[in-house]
Amino acid sequence: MALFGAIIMAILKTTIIMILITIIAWSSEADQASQTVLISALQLSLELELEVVALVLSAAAFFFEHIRKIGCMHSLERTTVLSTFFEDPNSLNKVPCPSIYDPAEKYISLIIPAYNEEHRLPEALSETLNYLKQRSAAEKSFTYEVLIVDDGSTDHTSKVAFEFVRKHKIDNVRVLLLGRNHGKGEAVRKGMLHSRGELLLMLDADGATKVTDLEKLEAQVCALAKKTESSTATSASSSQRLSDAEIAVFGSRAHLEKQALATRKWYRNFLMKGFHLIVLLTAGPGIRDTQCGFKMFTRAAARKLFTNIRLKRWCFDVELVYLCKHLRIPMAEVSVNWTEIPGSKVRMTSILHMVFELLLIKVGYGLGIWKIYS
Ligand SMILES: Nc1nc2c(ncn2[C@@H]2O[C@H](COP(=O)(O)OP(=O)(O)O)[C@@H](O)[C@H]2O)c(=O)[nH]1
Ligand SMILES: [Mg+2]
Repeated sequence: MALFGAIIMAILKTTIIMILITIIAWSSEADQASQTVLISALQLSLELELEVVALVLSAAAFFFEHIRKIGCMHSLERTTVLSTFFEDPNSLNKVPCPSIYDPAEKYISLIIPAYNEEHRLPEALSETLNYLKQRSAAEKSFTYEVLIVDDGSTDHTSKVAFEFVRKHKIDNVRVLLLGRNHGKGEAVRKGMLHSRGELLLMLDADGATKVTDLEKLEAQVCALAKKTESSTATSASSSQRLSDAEIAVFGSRAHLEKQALATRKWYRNFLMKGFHLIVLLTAGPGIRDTQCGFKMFTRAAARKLFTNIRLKRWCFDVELVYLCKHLRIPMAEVSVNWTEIPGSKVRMTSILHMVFELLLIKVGYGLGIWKIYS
């Protein structure tokens, strides 16, 4: 609205100035030739301004249409029945996809978005599965599944992933193929909506954070669950399942920031600070590192967050913070280890896309085009 107001005011002001200048030009003693030149120059500048206005209006229309489309598409998807299958390379059967609305069948689900990760995935996944196997052997109640979400990798990511399914069985490792590339956010969303855990952990395919750090997040989730349970419990309902508590715990690299600032190039630090500022303006304070690829949700929290979320690429994490605040889902930030693994998919153009996505959050939710369903 403010944009349209500003444009209309600009047109009005220009027109008034033009009329005034024309009157002055006619009434002055200037000769005919200079009056003609003056008027043609004014006409040209008016045409140029009108073209700029048309361009701005078309860009705004495109932007709003884009926001509207994202909003509609997701609300449609929310109401359709999920009918995807997992391929089992051992039995060649199709395994029906579970839904986040079903009760939990496992203690924990690990969701790994993977795009062109044939080189980085194998080592990280082996390490992850070793940990999970050892822990489940030691603790009877510790059941797990790993969900790799590949959205149209052009390398052998899916082949590598299916080898793990073959080895560890479809009940423990699953691959979700989305066909074409949508972005990390969308891959995580789909993985969350089709997982079976009480706790759902998203983690990167490059093993930047050691899988054992999930215990830190898990401890924080349990502590928060206890806290919310004791503050809300009546004597009759004191044994709430972990999956029913609504909690989000964000892995964080904020404690490594000083060291990162000292070792990175100045322009990368400048970009990072700028990004932090825009994130702060978009989602507000609370979480210092929104972008860490290591986050844990209880099933109930994931159900609310990932049926609402709209951004598909890099800034979906910021939207998660925004949604947690608006859905009153308790959040916490927990320091985790982080190793910068070569082969990042983030490009300079991704930064522009990130700013665009942050603008979408601000406008989409700010103007009420995107609704939040609880
Ligand atoms: N499925 C899917 N995963 C993606 C996409 N883009 C990035 N990822 C995954 O997101 C994770 C983090 O990516 P990375 O390039 O390491 O980001 P960085 O650590 O922030 O530099 C990795 O598991 C990537 O495979 C995508 O378009 N689709
Ligand atoms: Mg990485």
